[in-house]
Amino acid sequence: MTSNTLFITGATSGFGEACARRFARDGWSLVITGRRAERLHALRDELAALTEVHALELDVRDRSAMESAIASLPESFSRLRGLINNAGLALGADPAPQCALDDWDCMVDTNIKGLLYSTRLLLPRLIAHGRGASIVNLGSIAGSYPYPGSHVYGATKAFVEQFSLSLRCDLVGSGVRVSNIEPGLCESEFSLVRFGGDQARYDATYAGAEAIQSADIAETVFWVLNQPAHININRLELMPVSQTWAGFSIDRSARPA
Ligand code: NDP
Ligand code: 8X3
Repeated sequence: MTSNTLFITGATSGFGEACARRFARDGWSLVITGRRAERLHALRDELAALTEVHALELDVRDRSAMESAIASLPESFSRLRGLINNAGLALGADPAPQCALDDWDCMVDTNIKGLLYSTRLLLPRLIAHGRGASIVNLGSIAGSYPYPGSHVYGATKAFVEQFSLSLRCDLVGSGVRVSNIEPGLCESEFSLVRFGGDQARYDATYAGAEAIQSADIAETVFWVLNQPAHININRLELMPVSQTWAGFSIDRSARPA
C-alpha cells in the first residue's frame, strides 16, 4: 500500500477522470466512483497499469449504498490521504418559474447531499491519516456570482463554499485540510448534461472562448493536494482569460405613478 490514497467522486468524465489520470501518473492509489459502470471499469483497467485502483459503481445520492460501499473498502484503501468531492451537475438554465422541481431536487441531492455523505463517511479515514490529508471540493464561480439561470445550481455551490470553510473550523488540530476550487467556464460534458444532450448549445457555450480544460483543473487540484502540510488553500477561483463579470442588470420598465 502507498501512503497516498485518493477517493474521487465522479471519475467517469471531465475533472474527475482527469484527476484520476493525473494522480495515477504520480503513483497515487485510487478509489474511483461514478454511475456509468462501463466507463468506470474501462478507466480502472487502463490506470491499473500505473497504480492500484478500486472502482465503486455508486450514485452519491444513495446514502445506504454509499455507507455500505465505503464500509467495505478493501483494507489497502482504508487510510485516505485525499478526497476529491467532484461529482455534481447543473440541470437547465431556464428562469426559475419554468424549471422542473425534479431538476432542483436532483441538483440538491447530488451537489449538496452526495457531497455531505462522502465527506462524513470518509472523514474518519482522513483523520486517521492526519497531517497532510486533504478534502478538495468542487465549487464554482456560480457559488459566488449569480447569473440568470444559475439559481439552484449556484445555491448548491454556495453551500459547498460555506461548508468547506466551516468544516475547516471543526477539523482544526486534525491536520486535515479543506479546499474549495471554484472554476468558471470549463469545457466538459457538464454542459451536455446541463442542456439535456443538446450538442448545438454545448458548441455555442464554448465557441471561441478558449475555456479551461479538465486537465487544467486536474493540475490545479494536484497542486492544492501537494502543498506542504502546514498550508491550507482555502478557496481557489479560476476563470479562462476570456471570461469576466457582467454588469448589473436593470429593469427600466418602471414608470412613476
Ligand atoms: P462532467 O459532467 O464531465 O462530470 C461529472 C461527474 O460527476 C461524472 O463523472 C458523473 O458520473 C458524476 N456524477 C454526476 N452525478 C452523479 C451521481 N448522482 N452519483 C455519482 N456520480 C455522479 O462535469 P465536470 O467534470 O465539468 O464537473 C465536475 C464538477 O465540477 C461538478 O461538481 C461541477 O458542478 C463542477 N464544475 C464544473 C464546471 C464546468 O464548467 N464544467 C465549472 C465549475 C465547477 P456519472 O454520470 O457516471 O455518475
Ligand atoms: C460551472 C460554471 O459558469 O457554468 O460551475 O456556472 S458556470
